[in-house]
Amino acid sequence: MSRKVIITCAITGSVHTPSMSPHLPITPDQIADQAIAAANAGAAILHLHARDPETGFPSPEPAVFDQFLPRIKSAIDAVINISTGGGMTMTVKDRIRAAKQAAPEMASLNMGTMNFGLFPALAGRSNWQHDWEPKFLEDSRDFVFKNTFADIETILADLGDANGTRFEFECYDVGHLYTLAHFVDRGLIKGPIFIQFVLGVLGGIGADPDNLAHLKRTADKLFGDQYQFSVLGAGRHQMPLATMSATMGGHVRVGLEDNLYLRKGELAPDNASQVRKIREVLDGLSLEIATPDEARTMLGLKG
Ligand code: KMH
Ligand code: ZN
Repeated sequence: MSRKVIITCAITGSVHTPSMSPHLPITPDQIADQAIAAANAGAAILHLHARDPETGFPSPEPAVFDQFLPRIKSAIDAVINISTGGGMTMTVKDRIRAAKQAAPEMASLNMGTMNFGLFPALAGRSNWQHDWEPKFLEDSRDFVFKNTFADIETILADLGDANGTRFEFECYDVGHLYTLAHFVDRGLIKGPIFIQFVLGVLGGIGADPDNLAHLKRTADKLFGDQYQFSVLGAGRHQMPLATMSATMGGHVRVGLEDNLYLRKGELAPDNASQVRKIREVLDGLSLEIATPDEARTMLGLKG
């Protein structure tokens, strides 16, 4: 089979706030509608967070996930990937409740504790619709995105071993690859390993081609042919870095979790528009996209 590119679409996340775009999906129906449209546009994997339907504040509640997961699953066949990164104000225990309960084919697993600079995306705005938004911006200077070795072990055991969930290993810096290798050496992680290189989050590695090349070189050294990679570029770096990933043999991640825009100054009307845009790029490179079943085979998912 010739190489195929897996498109992941991250539908809403927990970084952007409702005032930043009227198109950011908030309610369970909005999340389901946009997820289904993104899958119909070509996304094989849907990376999902939940939000409080009234306020848009990131929610860890399995009951909220339950309001959109069944709709998505009955409408399309995409791989469901539930975030264990949750939101910056949640405890790790809270962050994994939904994935523990839903036992999805895939969940995210963040490979290190770090600062996570939300404020570059949020700063300079004043048209807030909700009281929590300016507070979130202020508080974000002190957020710690906690992903200790113990947290990683817990997630591997509670979701991986117990439920057969496999992971999107989110690596925001080179050191995270060495942490991943440590768990592989201990036999707690087995291939095929799916790494999401995350570039452009303040606190992690910067979004430039040299850095992506170095991440890939390091992963090649550590994991050989036991891994596949995808790339997530934050904000305006989304499409250029996804394009670079595709040309380097990798997969791509798009979606409003990572970037609210379609091009400079133009908000994306929905997630599907970003999926269509990266599809055009892939088509221009004569690269085919993977179906959900092809992604399952490539990544060894339980199906
Ligand atoms: N928002 C992304 C930069 C997670 O959900 O586990 C990181 C993310 C984390 O997707
Ligand atoms: Zn996420």
